Amino acid sequence: MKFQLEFTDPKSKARAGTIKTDHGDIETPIFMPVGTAGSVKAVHQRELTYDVKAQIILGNTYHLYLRPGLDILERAGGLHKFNGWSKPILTDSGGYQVFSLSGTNKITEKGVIFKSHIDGSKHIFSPENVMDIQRVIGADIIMAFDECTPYPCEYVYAQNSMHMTHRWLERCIAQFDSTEGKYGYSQTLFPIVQGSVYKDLRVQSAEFIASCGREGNAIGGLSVGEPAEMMYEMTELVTDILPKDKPRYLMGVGTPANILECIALGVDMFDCVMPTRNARNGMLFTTEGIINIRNEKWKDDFSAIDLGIDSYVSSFYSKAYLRHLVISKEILGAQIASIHNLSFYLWLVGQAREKIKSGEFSSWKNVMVEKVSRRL
Ligand code: PRF
Repeated sequence: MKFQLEFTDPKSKARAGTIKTDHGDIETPIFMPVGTAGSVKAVHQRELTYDVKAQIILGNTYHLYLRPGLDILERAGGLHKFNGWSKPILTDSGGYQVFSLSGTNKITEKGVIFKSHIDGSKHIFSPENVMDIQRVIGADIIMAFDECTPYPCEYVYAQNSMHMTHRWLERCIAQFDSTEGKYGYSQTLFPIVQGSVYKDLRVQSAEFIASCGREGNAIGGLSVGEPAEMMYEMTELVTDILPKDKPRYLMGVGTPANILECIALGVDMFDCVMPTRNARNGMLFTTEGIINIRNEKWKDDFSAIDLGIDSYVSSFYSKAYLRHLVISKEILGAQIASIHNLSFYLWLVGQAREKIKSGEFSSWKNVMVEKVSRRL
């Protein structure tokens, strides 16, 4: 993997660049649709490519390891071959899902013992086996095994947890660097900054992660319930320390406004379930603001979902029709809403990139944050 930094905004810390992988280039800033179990819920790979214009998708180690399991993934030739997505893939390590989804889990220095949310069976994730599992899944970018602390979190817990995440990282790096990809293309490992909402811990963690010298770096433990201002403050503290010539990935963020604000703070990569999960509940993100399509007011609005973006479903289908589908729990409603929301997110980061290139990012960002946060 290689990262070329191409433009920096004169009035903020925003940057535009290109990440080069063996499965193709990713133009940053970028949003990565979440495909937890090897599928972006309700969206075909063909739609992801041609309608959404996704450049990279995310998969989850936790889910893929439990189902379909490593034997099937390896026999398929890795996740790209299994699901037919031939562009880049990033996998999260399970360091988040294991805490948020699995049953009783026990955290020890060795790793985490957890119970499958599918059948209750007992498993262990360690820094070593999580590297091996992500080798088998075959993502282009794999994530270190970390503990994402909850919010709020006592200082001493956050401090001990951060140190354990750092020790786990050293074991991840040793395991990753002593193994090879299974399918003939290269993989890269991103470490993750933790430290909850404590400035000194965030600084310490960012310095440690920067010293590891990997090809890209991530910021975890944010967007877990803390106020947005706190998330921005921690993000800026960390981006000021992480190397400028490596991509920075803010995990699990966020709303369209969060993404614009964090691009301005120097973040290059984002992922979030919000555009797909909220789509299935009828929440649409548009260039004019946020719509709850279930609302009575849209029942006879025959105008297009959103003419502001270049996406087939957004201009072809009306709000009234989409409302009918969502209210009737028609599968097509989830499909159209998901494709629209993802198209909007990819449009937004694409626009941000153009504005960074033309030197207009800062003023554009302030107008857009206000526009995309409005409730219609
Ligand atoms: N760690 C990992 N994955 C994550 C997070 C984290 O801290 C977050 C935090 N928002 C989302 N996904 N491994």
